[in-house]
Amino acid sequence: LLAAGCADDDGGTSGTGSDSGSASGKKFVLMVGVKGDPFYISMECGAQEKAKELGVELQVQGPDKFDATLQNPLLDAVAAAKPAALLVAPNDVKASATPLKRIQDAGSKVVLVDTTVDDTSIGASRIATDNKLGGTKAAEALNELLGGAKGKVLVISTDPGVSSVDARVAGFEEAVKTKYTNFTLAAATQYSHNSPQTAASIIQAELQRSPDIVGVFATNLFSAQGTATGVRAAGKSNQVKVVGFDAGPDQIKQLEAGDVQALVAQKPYDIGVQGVEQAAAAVEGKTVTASIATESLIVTKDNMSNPDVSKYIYKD
Ligand code: T6T
Repeated sequence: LLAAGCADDDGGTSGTGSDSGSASGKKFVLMVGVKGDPFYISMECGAQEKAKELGVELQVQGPDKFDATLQNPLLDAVAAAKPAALLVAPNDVKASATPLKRIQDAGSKVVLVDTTVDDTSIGASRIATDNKLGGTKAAEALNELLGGAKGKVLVISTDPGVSSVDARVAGFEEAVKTKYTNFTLAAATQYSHNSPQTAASIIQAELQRSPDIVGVFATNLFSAQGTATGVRAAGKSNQVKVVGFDAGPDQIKQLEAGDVQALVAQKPYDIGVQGVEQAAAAVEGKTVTASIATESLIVTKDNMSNPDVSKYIYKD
């Protein structure tokens, strides 16, 4: 898994310490949620940058799909390799717990990045976007885009049991129910299993079934990509407002094309940097921050070229 698009080396020097109390020279593993996802590629860039600075050897792995039945065997192999630390984006709040507990109990320091598990004894530190707040921001953005239009708004997520997207749905739904009166939630959240094709089919079917849908919140990169494609295929790009989570290069193209009207961009590079920092602190027996919430920002066609915004566009 190569992060080819990381920014050029900024000249950061590698750590050289090799005393037993230092993380330098130790092996860390970053287990991403899924391979080839610009969100995790950007996280990897940040993690590698920090690893280089600290002299840590960071190996990156990930399953071919966002699916605990695929990620868990990779985690079992990590358990056998006993790295000093594991940074991991678990695929499922419940199913991922057993292999992670085993790794932690065997002495590797575990740091959760991006997603979490329900078992709070797992993870010396947890670093993720404030996803609930991100969902609230998505509802605010949709409200502005709708400009008073009345109707239904649909949520398209990936799978239940993924902590990040579940929290975004919760934040969005709570805001729609308590803050806005023009629009209401369309039936139930639909799940695309992280497949853009499935998200596209879902939105096309739902637009046929419920012509009163005026907006969609798609909770991650792949569901947003497919939703935007589906709305366009249905010929409704001018009528239905789409707010997506994540800001990869393709999402920016969809924003430019008018197929998506707003994106909630995360800061995956920062999550990667802080993940390695916390893992190194844990390995060195230093103070570790148990929970770190990173920020998100709204990207629109109007602000996407502003350097303060464009610097958060993910790498691919
Ligand atoms: O939205 C991100 C990540 O935060 C989430 O946990 C899974 O999907 C992404 O990786 C985007 O594809």
